[in-house]
Amino acid sequence: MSSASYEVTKLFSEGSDEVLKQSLPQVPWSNNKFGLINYQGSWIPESFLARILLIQRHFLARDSDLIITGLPKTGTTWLKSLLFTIVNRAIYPVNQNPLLKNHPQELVYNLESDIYGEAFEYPRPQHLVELPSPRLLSTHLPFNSLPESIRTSNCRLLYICRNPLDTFTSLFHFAVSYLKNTNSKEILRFEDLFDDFCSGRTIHGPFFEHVITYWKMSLEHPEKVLFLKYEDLKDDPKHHLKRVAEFIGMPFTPFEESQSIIDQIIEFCSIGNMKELEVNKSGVINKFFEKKSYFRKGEVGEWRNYFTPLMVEKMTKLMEEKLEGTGLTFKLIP
Ligand code: PAP
Repeated sequence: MSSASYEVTKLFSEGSDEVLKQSLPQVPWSNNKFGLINYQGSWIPESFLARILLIQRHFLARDSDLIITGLPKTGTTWLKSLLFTIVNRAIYPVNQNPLLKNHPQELVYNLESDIYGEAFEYPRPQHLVELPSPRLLSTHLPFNSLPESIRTSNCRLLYICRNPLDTFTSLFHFAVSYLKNTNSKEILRFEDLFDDFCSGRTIHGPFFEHVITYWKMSLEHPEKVLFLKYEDLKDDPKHHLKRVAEFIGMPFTPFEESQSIIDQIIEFCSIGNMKELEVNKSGVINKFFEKKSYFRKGEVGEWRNYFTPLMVEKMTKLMEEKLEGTGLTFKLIP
């Protein structure tokens, strides 16, 4: 598709999409007014359907694309900072890193919200066409809902997951902050949201199906999907940064290692550093999302401050049941 012939107006939804929407299963979410609909086995807010259809119909992957995937609140912002810095390390020394002036999401676009979300003012899909390779992108879509060209091209996926208890805790805080920013009167209760989460009713959930599908893909096609865990990145960042660099075909050289480049990247992208950057302290992304809300605690095991023993029991059982036979495990405490 040439940029000249690209017409953004064509991207707006087609009449039949409304019919599709009406036919999808719908549930209320966390006792609140807005509901979730089930599209291709995954729960999404109603408003996401249009943008997902746009992505599926129009997004054309390039073989060189590097796409971060993962459920919300599993560490995608961290991985964006790391990936951007690794890919551009020869162009920008750390003290000139564009992350000093841009939130990670302004450098690694999320397909659903930054490119195909209805809030776009500039014709962003056009912008996507103009981005130089390798394009660094992200999506929360489950594997089965990825557009055909992502699944079948040689583009690479970097999947990040996080233990479900911390993921849920982070999601709850983010949702509360979002409601506050939109002046919503709705009240989110930790317990209600947790029950929904356990039943699979969470954005882009069920959680376990999302994770396990990418996990299996990473085992079957290690050249296509790199599977990372938040807790592993915390424990041994150097080892996992090397995995990332090798996966994208830009391994660290012995010289770079001797210059402590990996350590510098780890330190620069640490939550302590990112949180203190002026650019991440104020302002919003996509109208409502405060930049600072993407950098909260960044810890493993914070869930212990919120979960009741009953909740822990419920989630432990669920993890045993869902992960049995997969070979996948989660570390829950530091
Ligand atoms: P998103 O899906 O909305 O983009 P995402 O970045 O995946 O969110 O997750 C945000 C979580 O990552 C937050 O976790 P918390 O609520 O438990 O604190 C956030 O603090 C954490 N995070 C962001 N940046 C970093 C980082 N540099 N290092 C470690 N954790 C980070």
